[in-house]
Amino acid sequence: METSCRICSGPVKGSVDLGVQPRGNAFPKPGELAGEFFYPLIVGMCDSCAMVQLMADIPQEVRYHDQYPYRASNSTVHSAHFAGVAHRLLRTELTGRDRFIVEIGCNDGVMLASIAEAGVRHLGVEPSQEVAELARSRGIEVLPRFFDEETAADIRAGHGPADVIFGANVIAHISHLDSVLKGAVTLLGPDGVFVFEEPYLGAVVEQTAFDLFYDEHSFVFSVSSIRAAARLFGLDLVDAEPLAIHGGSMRYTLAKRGARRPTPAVAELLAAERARGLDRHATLEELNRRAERVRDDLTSLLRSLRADGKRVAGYGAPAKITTVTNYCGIGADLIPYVCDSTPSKQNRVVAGSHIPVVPPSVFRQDRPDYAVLFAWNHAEEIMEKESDFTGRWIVYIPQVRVL
Ligand code: JHZ
Repeated sequence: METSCRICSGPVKGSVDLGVQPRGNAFPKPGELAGEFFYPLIVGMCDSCAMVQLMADIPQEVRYHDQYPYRASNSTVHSAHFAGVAHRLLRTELTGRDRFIVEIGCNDGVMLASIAEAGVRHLGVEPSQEVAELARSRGIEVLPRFFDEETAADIRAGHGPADVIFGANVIAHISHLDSVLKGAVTLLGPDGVFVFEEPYLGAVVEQTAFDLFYDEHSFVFSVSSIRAAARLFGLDLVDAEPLAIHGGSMRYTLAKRGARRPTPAVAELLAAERARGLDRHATLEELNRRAERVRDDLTSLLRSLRADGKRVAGYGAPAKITTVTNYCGIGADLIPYVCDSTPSKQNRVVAGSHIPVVPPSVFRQDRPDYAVLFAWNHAEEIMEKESDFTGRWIVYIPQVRVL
């Protein structure tokens, strides 16, 4: 299978095949399973710019609707991380008079709340209504739109140039990334920066984190693919910083061409990526083989536990659970329920695999023998919270293990 690159139009060859999948964050109600949306989840890399991307294109209105269930504040670690991001921006890029920051996909305001508290001019751009309302209730100004060239021009006309454009776990979601980059050039002031953090290809490959591929992640970025994309649209990659969040992310800083000198980290990370083969198809093909191994090991473990009469539950219903359960063919026969603390996911089911999502109180009462940790990137926080759990944890990233 081959398509053309969304960024540079180069040839993209599919290397990772995760089968037919529904939307990661669909979480349908049990009575509304007819007509679920499915698409082929195949991931490829562009021959020219090495951008890793989904071969299928799912309309953004289907993915980010008014009831989009993800709440960025739903982890104390994540809330602390984003308050830290805000305070760092306040100390570095947002000092001086009348500074202005725009956040693309501000979700429930987890980052902008600290900016609003500091009295700095800001605007959250958020098309999903329920999360936008949560942000507004925290005193944040929200524009209910998708970010693109046109939105950027309208914001500049209404508010003036931005000192910072920020995005977290959203820029890699936007299939019209070309229009976002053009919009950034339009909206930024001469010394403004476009800062975004997203799951990192290097971490996905290293940890066999194939479940980070789902409909929302139109791209999985690397330093080299972001540098190439930035260049095409008149921007420079001036900094890159590895982060632990979401199992391994990268924070990228872009500036207008020639405005800032790149930090040494950029060249160092580019060299490391070349050495690790992050720009080669063979690396994705190898990831595909390791994903197959995880699938086979996880399904045979769950089948043997069922045969032994053990009770197994799931813990956490991140978007990732949709990929892994549908890829492995794991349904409620192997995992009767999964608990999650997000009210908007409870009393719904995982799309495709139809595993019911229940509140954590059910897990605590039920005391299963084993729990599959689907929210593996929150392992520390969850295991601490569930220190009374007497069963055993099953993890499947980077390989299947019973802890
Ligand atoms: P979590 C998100 O994906 C959303 P997801 C998004 N698509 C994105 O791009 C990526 O991040 C990078 C629950 N939980 O953070 C809450 C508990 O139940 O891994 C969440 O539903 N108890 C924008 O969905 C889920 O786990 C807890 O104690 O993969 C974690 O989802 C904790 C800490 C979490 O994101």
